[in-house]
Amino acid sequence: MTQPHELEALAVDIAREAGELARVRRTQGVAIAATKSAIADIVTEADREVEALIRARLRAERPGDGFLGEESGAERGTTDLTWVVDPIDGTVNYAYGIPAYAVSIAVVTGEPDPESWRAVAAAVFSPAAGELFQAAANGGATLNGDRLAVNAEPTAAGALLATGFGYDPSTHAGDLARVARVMPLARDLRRIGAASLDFAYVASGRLDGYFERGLQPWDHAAGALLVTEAGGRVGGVGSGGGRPGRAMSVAAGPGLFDALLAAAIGD
Ligand code: LIP
Repeated sequence: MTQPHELEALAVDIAREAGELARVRRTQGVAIAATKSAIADIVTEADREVEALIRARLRAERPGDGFLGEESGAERGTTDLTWVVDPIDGTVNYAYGIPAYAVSIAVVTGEPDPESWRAVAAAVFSPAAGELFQAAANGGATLNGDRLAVNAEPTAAGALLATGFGYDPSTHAGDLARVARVMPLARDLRRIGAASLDFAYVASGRLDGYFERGLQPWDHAAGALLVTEAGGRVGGVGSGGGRPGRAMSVAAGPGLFDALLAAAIGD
């Protein structure tokens, strides 16, 4: 049975190689390959090339494992492991040249369903910042080797929060109403544009909390493990705080989580 720290090491190695490819392609100029769920939901040639590199590495080194990727879809495996991959999270930032994008790689056990899987290891690599966030189940989370810890609770000034907005303009009114409900908890709000980095910044104490509706499994799979291994909580809609998912994803330290979740889902 492959141990979490071994899977973490592989995720890190692949994330570094994939991130370097993304960084180089960015310097060479980015071509939009297609749009997906909405005209604003773009995919670049680099997204596709980076995910192909990740899949090739995993086929070679983890034959039989399952795969769930943003650009090339799902493939059931014959082992109990599934790799959940966003090759370039923050694609719009990447296309515009904003240096806030990341390769997000998680490996999970159980059914490849975010409602039930258990994350085993994760790597989130921000090539533009040279920052590699990583975690293994029950092994803690680190940034470039330094141990991470969430902010247990916000300061008296209020919480520094992050959120995001979907690609579908018809969802923006609801998203803005959610911001209005949450703002009484906040000192200020950030919109970074890459969910995996939002989660990583909560894990590292750069943010007190993060909330967003509409995330895909590959947006939150790795970042959620970073947060829980750094002493934070993640959740969404459902009993007991639920799990991150399309309806809602929330991440925060223990002193903020319940209030942020209630405001974000409108309880
Ligand atoms: C993005 C997320 C971001 C969200 C965007 C988009 P992508 O993922 O990281 O938090 O606000 O709408 O879903 O599309 O760049 O992989």
